[in-house]
Amino acid sequence: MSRNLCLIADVHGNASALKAVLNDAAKAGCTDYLSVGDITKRGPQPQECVNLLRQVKTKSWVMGNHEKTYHDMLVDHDPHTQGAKKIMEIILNAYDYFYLNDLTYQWLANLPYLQLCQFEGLKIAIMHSLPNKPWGNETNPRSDQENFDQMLKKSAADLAVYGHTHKQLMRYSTQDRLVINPGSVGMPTTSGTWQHNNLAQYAILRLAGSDVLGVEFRRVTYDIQPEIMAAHERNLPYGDLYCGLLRTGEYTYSVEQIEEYNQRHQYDSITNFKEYFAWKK
Ligand SMILES: [Mn+2]
Repeated sequence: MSRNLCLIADVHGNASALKAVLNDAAKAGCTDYLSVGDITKRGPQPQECVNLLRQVKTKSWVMGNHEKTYHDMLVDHDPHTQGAKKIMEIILNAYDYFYLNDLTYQWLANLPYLQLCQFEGLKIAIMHSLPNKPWGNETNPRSDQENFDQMLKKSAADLAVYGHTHKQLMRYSTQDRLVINPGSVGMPTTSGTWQHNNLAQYAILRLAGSDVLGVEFRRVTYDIQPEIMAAHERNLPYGDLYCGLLRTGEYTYSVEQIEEYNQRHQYDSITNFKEYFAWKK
């Protein structure tokens, strides 16, 4: 039986980009949808993104580093990040806490790091970065081979799908197993030159039985204006950075840019998750 798997990573609360991707995927004959983490955070419409993925009966839901900060804050009242970024995580988590329904927030905060999906005889390991660690820099496109080997080391899976780096990629593990990154739906960024754009990225894995017929990396145009409107209407924190990224396709969340934003909005004094949430809800 042929199946076309739609691989979706790093939506980051951008429902406009996700809608465009799901439309494109339906036209391209996708039959199954797999989420690779970081569905929410930074964009204005977290609940809408979860709803859209539920509508297409998404089969894998793994935790990204952003959903991990929900977990950390529920457990320790601390997002486990440092400096200016810590303040941003607290504020953006409070925003998401407000716009997500309670059950969804709890559910996202408790997703597994790793999920195994099987289609006929083909086993796919799905993770955000590494099987035991949905954060960090180990899986950047130019990282050491051993980091990619770790994805499948203790696994019976035939191939791995991961996200996190916002870079579309296909390579091999040392055991000749495929590793695929579909790129980012909601926040594709690059410091390169030829690909300065904000097209929503995803990938399709085409299967016939247990055979991989093809891997397609796709980039979809969409109208960013409704997304910018949603950010303004909801008074999205760090909205300047978010809208700037959508307009240019350049990364706008450097520590310097976040520090500057925090100072400008006098966010520096917010360090307590509990207090901030009590105020929000
Ligand atoms: Mn991530």
